[in-house]
Amino acid sequence: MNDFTYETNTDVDAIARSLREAGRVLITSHEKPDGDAIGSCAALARCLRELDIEVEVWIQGPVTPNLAGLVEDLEVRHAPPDQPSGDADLVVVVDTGAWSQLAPLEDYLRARRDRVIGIDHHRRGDDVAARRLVDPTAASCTQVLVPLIDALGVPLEAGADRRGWHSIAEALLLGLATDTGWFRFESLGAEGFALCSRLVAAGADKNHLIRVVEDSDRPERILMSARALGSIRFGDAGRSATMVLDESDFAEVGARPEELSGIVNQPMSVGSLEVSVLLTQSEPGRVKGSFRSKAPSEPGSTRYVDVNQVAAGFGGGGHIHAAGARFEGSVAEVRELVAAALTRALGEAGFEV
Ligand SMILES: [Mn+2]
Repeated sequence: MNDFTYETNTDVDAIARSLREAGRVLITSHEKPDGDAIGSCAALARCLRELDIEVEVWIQGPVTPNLAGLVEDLEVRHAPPDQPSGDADLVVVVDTGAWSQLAPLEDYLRARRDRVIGIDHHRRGDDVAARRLVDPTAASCTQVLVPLIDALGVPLEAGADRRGWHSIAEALLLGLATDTGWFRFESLGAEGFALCSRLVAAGADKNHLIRVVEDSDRPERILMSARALGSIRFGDAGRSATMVLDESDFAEVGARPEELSGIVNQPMSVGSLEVSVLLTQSEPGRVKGSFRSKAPSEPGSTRYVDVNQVAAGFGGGGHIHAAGARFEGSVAEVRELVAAALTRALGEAGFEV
């Protein structure tokens, strides 16, 4: 797009006013929702329901088994073939602004673009929403939602369900925890930690979230992790790692593509490593790449790999230290292309390669 810039073009109070006046709101997020997408949908839905606003949450599946329990009351839908039932006064898209992640609802969203509000923390996005709150300095989309929920006057303690643990605060903590690798990534600064404190004080149960979200894998996941680590190839003097999983791995283990999250981070425990890539092929000719890089060890240093840039070279994107891209071809072919790109990126970042 010519001179489109993906940035905030309104303010929190204006969005809060519009939401308060709405009778019916549809909330959706990116396909294959992660903890932040689910947490953002859940937090905003619970907030609006507290204000007696009718809410429909449109979760674009598949949802990973560990998150599925958290969305039980969120009316999981799948488009196509389904489409949102009635019309909504406003549509809120959280944790993405990219058409590539909203494909099943693209026609629906384009037909009512003037009523679409985008709330996001990604650096890149498209002209999906007429009004946007975008804060790329926020560690999670749930962090961007907090000032809005405050402006709506709903306490973060609210929104508990019958089981007593789905408070707005807990949904917000889910996004913040999962998008920061449980409070490790560079993206989590003083503001994010202060927010953690506020959320825990408001009743978010960290231990419960860890149990449900982290310590809840199926055996198939760790078997896939073993295969990914078995495939690892270190390059660039131990600074880069690539791992591959192909269709036979999925078939033999019986794993689902959506239960691989986090495996790409495992090589990061190697001291020399700067950048890690996991390539997965769960269907013929289509490869998904997950890119991760370490933050520089010295504040302000430029010695790090911007994987958002690397992924952008393949038509993907994301964040500086976490990004993704899709490829056509075999994992072996894609691995060669990616390895060469990693060597270039390490060189540009000032590493000897
Ligand atoms: Mn996010």
